Amino acid sequence: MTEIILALDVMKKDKAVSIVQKAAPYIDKVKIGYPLVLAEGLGIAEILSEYKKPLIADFKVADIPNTTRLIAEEVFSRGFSAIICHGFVGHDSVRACVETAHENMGECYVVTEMSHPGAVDFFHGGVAERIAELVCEAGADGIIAPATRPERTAVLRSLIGNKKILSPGVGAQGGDPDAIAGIVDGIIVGRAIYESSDPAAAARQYSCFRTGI
Ligand code: O7M
Repeated sequence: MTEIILALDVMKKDKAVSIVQKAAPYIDKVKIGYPLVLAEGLGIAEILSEYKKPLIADFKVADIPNTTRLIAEEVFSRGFSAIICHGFVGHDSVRACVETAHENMGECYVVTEMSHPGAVDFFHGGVAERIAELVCEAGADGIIAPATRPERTAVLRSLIGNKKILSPGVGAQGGDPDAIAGIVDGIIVGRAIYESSDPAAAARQYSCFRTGI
């Protein structure tokens, strides 16, 4: 089964609540990042907790271990079930994020390679592969890898075994869910759902990947 993770990059609390309410039957988790949290505050997590969908904090943390730990502690104290950090920061920062997540019964996902065209400037040439190795050494729960480059995500899958892969880039960025769903544990979808005039119908289109039918 491939989970559907709603990327809730809207700027207003009411819109966020309305989208989650409509899409709820067809999604498994909600990912919240800087757009919504900077606009409405971290308290949005408590408001959305009513819908009983695990919340993933996408702050792509990229800092020294101490600051990483402080950020992660705050995230988990607000009810998030997972946090996302960058991997390029190195083993000690990633480990701080993983440890803090696990101390709080949460999960930590590490960005190994991004989905946008410019990601190839730095992540290719062995960097993403090294981050994938680091993810295994640090005991992270999984990685973020691109739906826009299924062949790259397949390479990363071969390096991380059965750790989870959450994959953004489906829909607005052109990633094909049929090409990626079979090798990942979750597809992250934002605009294709929250910009739709019918978010429930848009989310429902991805239901076949949840059931595997
Ligand atoms: O479906 P979209 O393009 O509207 O949204 C995709 C979401 O995934 C959005 O929240 C991005 O910030 C995020 N994302 C990427 O698009 N590409 C990446 O490489 C990584 C992420 C991400 O979620 O990183 C944790």
